[in-house]
Amino acid sequence: MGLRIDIVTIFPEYFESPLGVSLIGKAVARGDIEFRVHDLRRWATDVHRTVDDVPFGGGPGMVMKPDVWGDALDEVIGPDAAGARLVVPTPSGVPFSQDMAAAYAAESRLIFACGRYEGIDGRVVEEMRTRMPVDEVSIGDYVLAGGEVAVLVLVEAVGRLLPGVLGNAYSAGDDSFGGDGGPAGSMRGLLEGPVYTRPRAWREREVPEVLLSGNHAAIARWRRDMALRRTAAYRTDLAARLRSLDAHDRRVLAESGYNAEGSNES
Ligand code: JB8
Repeated sequence: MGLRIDIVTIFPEYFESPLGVSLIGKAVARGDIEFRVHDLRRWATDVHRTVDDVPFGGGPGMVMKPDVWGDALDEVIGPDAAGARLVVPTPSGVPFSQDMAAAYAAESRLIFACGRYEGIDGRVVEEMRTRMPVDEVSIGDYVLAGGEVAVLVLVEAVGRLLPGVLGNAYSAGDDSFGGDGGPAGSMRGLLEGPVYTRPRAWREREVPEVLLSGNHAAIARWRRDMALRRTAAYRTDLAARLRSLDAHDRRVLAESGYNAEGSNES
């Protein structure tokens, strides 16, 4: 029971506050997650605690040494790699998704390897793949200075899906939410539209009347329309993948400037 997460990094202090507060901090306090953060330099062998070296083949920057990473992962993994998955954030990885977050939340042991500089010597992932599942994952098409922030993103996405986490609609058995804790049913595959709370009027702006109507079918229709409009405007890639659109849906998308060829007027 529970998820054990090891993190190997040259900046262990980076993780102190984020893992101690909010949803993740409470999951730790309850024993639903256990974190062990390891300083990679512990496995450096020279007096300077060196973890990087010049790249073979030339080019800018430095590459993290395979011997240091190998020794670190050997010890962190321990004698039994069974049931453990190694996750290596990199901009060259497979795009992280809500489905992967749900799969990770069902695991018993995750090991995160935080690279810096130009990344970790490629033989480390090769070698570790002979022993356990290894995922090289990207959190988006931009480049960070290292894997630490990406690991925090992954941990938060996974942590909020763990059974027992407050506000986890999935564990609460709410049928109107998918296993990903996000929109499901009539909203699956769509970006959610805007949400509102009190006061009903703020700076001359009224909350949309339909939300006060008590007409649940009309509210659901309005929310779907807003979701379709936002998806058409922001995410033509998602709009192109939508299935089971009726005539009304298609009209809302078209009025939002979306056309099925994937371009977006307006
Ligand atoms: C060095 O953008 B990223 C990312 C960037 C990195 C490393 C790992 C991840 C290591 N730069 O997610």
